[in-house]
Amino acid sequence: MSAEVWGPRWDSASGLAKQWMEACVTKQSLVILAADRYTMDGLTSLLDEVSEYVVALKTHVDLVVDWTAQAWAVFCEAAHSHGMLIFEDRKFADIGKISRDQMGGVYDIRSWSDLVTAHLISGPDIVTGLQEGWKDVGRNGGVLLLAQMSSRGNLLDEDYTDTVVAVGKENGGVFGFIGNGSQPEGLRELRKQAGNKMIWTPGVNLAIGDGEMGQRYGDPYEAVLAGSDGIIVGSGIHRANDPAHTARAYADASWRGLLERD
Ligand code: S5P
Repeated sequence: MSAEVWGPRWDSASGLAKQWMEACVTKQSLVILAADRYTMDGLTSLLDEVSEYVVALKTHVDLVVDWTAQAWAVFCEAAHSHGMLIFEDRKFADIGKISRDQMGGVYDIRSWSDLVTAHLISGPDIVTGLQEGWKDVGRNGGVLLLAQMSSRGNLLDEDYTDTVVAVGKENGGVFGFIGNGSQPEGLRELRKQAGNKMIWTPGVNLAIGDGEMGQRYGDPYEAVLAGSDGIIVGSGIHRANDPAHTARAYADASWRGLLERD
């Protein structure tokens, strides 16, 4: 089944990419939950409600007002036990050495994250630094480089996107790219360039249009048809009246897109 739905990319995938592809097939979903809640209780209850439909958990660890290392370890353990990858959306951007050190520190991101985001603005050594961070604690991880953004007026123009993809696709430490889910045309171009790497897309919502403070939303099914391998959904799920029911709708839309795309 995995080879059928993912096509030729399945055979050449390995490591975390293969784990992701397999988990998507198991859950029939390409949903990454952007768990942007501010308390441990809020996060834990959200995870309990939607875990059946969610394949990766995206966190902003520094949003959590009552964060403790112990409570966080329990939360991460729960996500892993539901077969999810944990993805800290830290958007690292510093030089390699500092990025490596920032994987430690108070939050010790290297010890519980499987994936992190980074901007390539400081050059390719940021990927080396982040990979060294995971090595420091004997773990493996993958970096998602921001090739596009969903927010209006962002400065990631086409030339920048091309450079990020050209550099990132040759780097074994790069799991994939963040693409703009609100613009299928741009995603189609990104898919052509990205080779075997994953494309994960925020800026998707079943209610398309403008979000808060310059966020833009496109349709999740259209994003997958255009080349997204994972839809990042935040408020569409965590602010829904019935998060489980809504998460299922996102899972169904993304899965239908994967089955129907060439
Ligand atoms: O370009 C981007 C990149 C990211 S990772 N635009 C984004 O919105 N994100 C993240 O996706 C953002 O940090 C947030 O956690 C999530 C989108 O949340 P939503 O509530 O708008 O779905």
